[in-house]
Amino acid sequence: MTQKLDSLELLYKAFDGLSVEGGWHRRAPALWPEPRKNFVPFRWRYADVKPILDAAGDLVDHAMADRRNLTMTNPVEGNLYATVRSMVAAYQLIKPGETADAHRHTPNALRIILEGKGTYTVVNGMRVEMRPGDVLLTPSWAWHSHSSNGNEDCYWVDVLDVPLVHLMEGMFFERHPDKLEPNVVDADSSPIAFRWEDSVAALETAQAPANGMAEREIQLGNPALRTVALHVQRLNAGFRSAQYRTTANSIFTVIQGRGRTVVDDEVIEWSMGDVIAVPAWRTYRHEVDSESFMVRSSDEPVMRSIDMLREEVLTPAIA
Ligand code: GTQ
Ligand code: FE2
Repeated sequence: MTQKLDSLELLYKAFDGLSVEGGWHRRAPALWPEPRKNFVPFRWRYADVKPILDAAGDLVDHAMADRRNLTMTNPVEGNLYATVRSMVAAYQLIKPGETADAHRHTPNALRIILEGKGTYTVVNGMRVEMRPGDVLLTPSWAWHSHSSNGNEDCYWVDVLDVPLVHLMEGMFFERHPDKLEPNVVDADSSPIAFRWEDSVAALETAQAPANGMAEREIQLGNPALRTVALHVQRLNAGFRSAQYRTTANSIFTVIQGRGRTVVDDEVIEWSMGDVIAVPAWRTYRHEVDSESFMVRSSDEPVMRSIDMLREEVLTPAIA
């Protein structure tokens, strides 16, 4: 360097072309006192999406698409994909006789079945039926395909940690060289399948969660996936939950019932099949009109493992 940098003007000029920035005069802040409101609370209505999925069922076959899925994109400006910062949710439809070929990817995935029988998922060579209310896991890098040999359309909600994988630059994806796994075995029960009747039975004797966000709650797995925790919650008619916030990002899937969730000051009505995004550190509470079951998918395991899980109950539940 030949010229002495003896003024701020010259100092900043010297930054040019070096890809450096002074921490004391950033274009955008790097640190702030508490989580910022970035992703927005949002609800996707199953009733709105189902006709679109049905139309896609006629127009888009599995030769055109690996998966006939409809991604729920958080409407925050600049976002093209994620539902909350770490996870994406999608509705998926498989029609009678269809097969979605095997592939594997580093993102973890899970499915929450809404409607339809006679559909199977094959995960690492194990074929398991998917029935309404069931939750099925596809851990990172497991081969998986889906197929229907029944006579009902099957609709479900996928939740994947793809946005987290994008952030971490750890994406790998490949299609199975033979389209489907060879040597598939049928399994009635499997560590990757949580059955609805088992969840309902476990909820009968389950405790209320300490945060007051449901009347009864169970966890599926511990956690279900390395990056995603799953909680099934039962909330009876008239229940008013606590007001609560957590640094974990959540996606709720309504299995049954009707009610509303108030996030900050926004009232979000929901019913069966709806999906609700509750981003990190938003204060929220539920009000329930009829006996409701919800599955909460959250990135709690990620937050916990990096000492970033913080929770706060602002007001307790009213039973
Ligand atoms: O079913 O394998 O919604 O790989 C997105 C990516 C579903 C799946 C999605 C996937 C799948
Ligand atoms: Fe997949």
